[in-house]
Amino acid sequence: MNNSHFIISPEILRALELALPIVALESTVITHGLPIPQNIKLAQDMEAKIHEQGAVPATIALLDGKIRIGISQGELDKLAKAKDPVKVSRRDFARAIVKKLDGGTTVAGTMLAAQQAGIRVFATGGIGGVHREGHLDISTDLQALADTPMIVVCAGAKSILDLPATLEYLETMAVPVVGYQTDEFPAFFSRTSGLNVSVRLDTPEEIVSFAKAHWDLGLKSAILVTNPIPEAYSLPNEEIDPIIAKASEDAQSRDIHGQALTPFLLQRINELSKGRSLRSNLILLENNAVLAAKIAKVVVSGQGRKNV
Ligand code: PSU
Ligand code: MN
Repeated sequence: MNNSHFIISPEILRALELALPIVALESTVITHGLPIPQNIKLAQDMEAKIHEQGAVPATIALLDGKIRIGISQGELDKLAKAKDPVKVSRRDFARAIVKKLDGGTTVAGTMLAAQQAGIRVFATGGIGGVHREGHLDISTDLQALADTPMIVVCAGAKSILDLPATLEYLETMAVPVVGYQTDEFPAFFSRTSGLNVSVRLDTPEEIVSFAKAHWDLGLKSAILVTNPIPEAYSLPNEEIDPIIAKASEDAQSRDIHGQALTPFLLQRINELSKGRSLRSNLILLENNAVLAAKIAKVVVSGQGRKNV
């Protein structure tokens, strides 16, 4: 780790020193995923949920070109209100560093920074994947999952993506897709997609033993844990699918592509669902933070330490 590019908060430094359970959190959801003030509240709520479980949250972001591992309330405010923040995936770090920019890290960006800092568990909402808009667009998140040994908790992926193609890519790259208490790959807003996970596991302990077995074999890929949205907040496919289809059509007719595509689709879905999707989004993010904290505790426990 080149320390000159990183600033690790005192809380995270202490947690690393004492081998306390730590959960990394991404920040593209703050800079590009949710509107103000929901983004600030969400970041605070996710951190609070992780603390409640007895783990330590590490929100990762770029501020003035420094990779921050753990940010204060003031820094969160600055990030949430940043003008033109960079969406920091893997290839964007060096640009943000040399130009001293602010930015939110994607799943791939967060995994890179968390790995460098020695954090093994990460909670997010949905991963990027293979897009379905027609031309080739595959998120770097899939490459990061392919080569970063980390437990990543998400609620599956939105059906703004080509979900079967995304799952095929993960299989090719040796990324186990774990269904937490489910056999089916969850589609973010809904608990079902009609697609199978590669393994169902029902407890944090089983997930950690599974990760150990995977990494014992010398594999470097991540373990993708998919945690379905709580039933009460799941949106019926009949309601959300047409909204997603409309958002996708709008993106194509406005010729939106590249890094701008995912943020455009997310914002359009929020608008078209009149806030219903936003509420579900917040609930599932918190739900993932809680599961990730439980997993992080097992990772550092006597049992986990022997195992992982
Ligand atoms: N999917 C979501 N919500 C999100 C993202 C994806 O449902 O906030 C964000 C994540 O940060 C993810 C990134 O890593 O978008 C993927 O962007 P791209 O497809 O440009 O790689
Ligand atoms: Mn892309």
